[in-house]
Amino acid sequence: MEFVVLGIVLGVFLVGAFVAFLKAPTRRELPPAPTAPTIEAPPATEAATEAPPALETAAPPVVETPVAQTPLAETLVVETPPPSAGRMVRLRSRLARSQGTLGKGLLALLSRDDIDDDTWDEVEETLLTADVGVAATQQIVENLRSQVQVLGARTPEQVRTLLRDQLLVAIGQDVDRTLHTLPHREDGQPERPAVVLMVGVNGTGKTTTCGKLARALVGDGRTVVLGAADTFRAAAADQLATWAGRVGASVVRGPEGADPASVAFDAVKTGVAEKADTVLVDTAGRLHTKQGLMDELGKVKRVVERGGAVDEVLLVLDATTGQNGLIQARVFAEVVDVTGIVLTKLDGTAKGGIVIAVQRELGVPVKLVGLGEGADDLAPFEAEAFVDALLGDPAEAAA
Ligand SMILES: Nc1nc2c(ncn2[C@@H]2O[C@H](COP(=O)(O)OP(=O)(O)OP(=O)(O)O)[C@@H](O)[C@H]2O)c(=O)[nH]1
Ligand SMILES: [Mg+2]
Repeated sequence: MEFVVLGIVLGVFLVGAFVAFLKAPTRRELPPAPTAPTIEAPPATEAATEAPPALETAAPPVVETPVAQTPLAETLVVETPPPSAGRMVRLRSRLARSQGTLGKGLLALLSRDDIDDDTWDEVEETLLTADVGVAATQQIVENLRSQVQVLGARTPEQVRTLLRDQLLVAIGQDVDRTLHTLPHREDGQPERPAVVLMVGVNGTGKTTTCGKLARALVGDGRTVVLGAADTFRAAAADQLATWAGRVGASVVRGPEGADPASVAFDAVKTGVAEKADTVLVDTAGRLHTKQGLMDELGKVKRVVERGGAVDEVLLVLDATTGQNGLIQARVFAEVVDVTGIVLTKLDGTAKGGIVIAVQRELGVPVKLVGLGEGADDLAPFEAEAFVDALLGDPAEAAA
């Protein structure tokens, strides 16, 4: 009986196990429904291949703005420059720094008791070394020789006076050095500003001179418009605009690479509209050997002249370049009628004789001299002050 009960229990267990076995696969076939993925989708692929923001990589758009007048910078403190009168005398010490050798050398030679041929050779050499030029040197030596012969024995004062007179003759004491910067009227036309064109080879000091001259004119109570006709580099117009801003002058500029003639023309137009006294046009530095650039300069002048006469064409020469400056002067004078010379960097190692040589070469007077990098280091040229700087202080010489 016990075996029967045991058999029944075992049977029930086996049946249960079998049923359990049959049911198990059903559960595996029905796994819980997967939950929605929580990982965010990466950015859409189109976004990744989008072009980078245009502002960061693309070149700035070329804005074809017409030549525009830059208004006065309201935030700048406008300076009041000193007037131009008497500047050369004030700046004489600058000249004396490098020019002394010419004057003092000649004084010493001519003060010798016995002036023989060798001494005259030395006089000649001193003048030539100082860039006076061959023709002018011969003339000066000739005049000095006859004067010394007349004088015989000479006191230091007499030597000084003699030399001073001869240098003044060579430089031209009565030459008209007037800088035409006043407005004027032509044939019943309304009054228009004087127009000044600044020309020269690279780096001679054109832009600086425009800026300094604008200051000097403002200091003299005039109103000035500056024209940035150097359109080769944007920086050139910026440089001029900085000068203009300091003295409250207007500046007319065009986009980089614009036609310089049209910028110059517009500057004059603005000057007329503003009833300015003077329009100063800065041009790009150009090699006198490049025909195309020289032709362009000729065009600038012709285009400006359509609106009226150009009153001054100032050739800016770096005085330290000596005889090379004369070659430049000749070519520029052929292309544009130069009316005056600005000799810059006379405060440096320049030799003063270039004043005599360049005037003789062109038959055009030196009207302005640059005597330093400072804003007011530009002076109207005065022959007497110049010669006195060359010869030094007489009291100093006598000591
Ligand atoms: N020592 C001295 N330096 C001067 C004088 N005039 C101008 N300079 C300097 O010469 C350098 C050239 O002057 P700029 O006015 O730029 O010459 P630029 O003729 O306009 O030059 P480009 O436009 O490149 O042809 C500057 O460093 C000026 O400060 C001067 O009289 N004396
Ligand atoms: Mg310049």
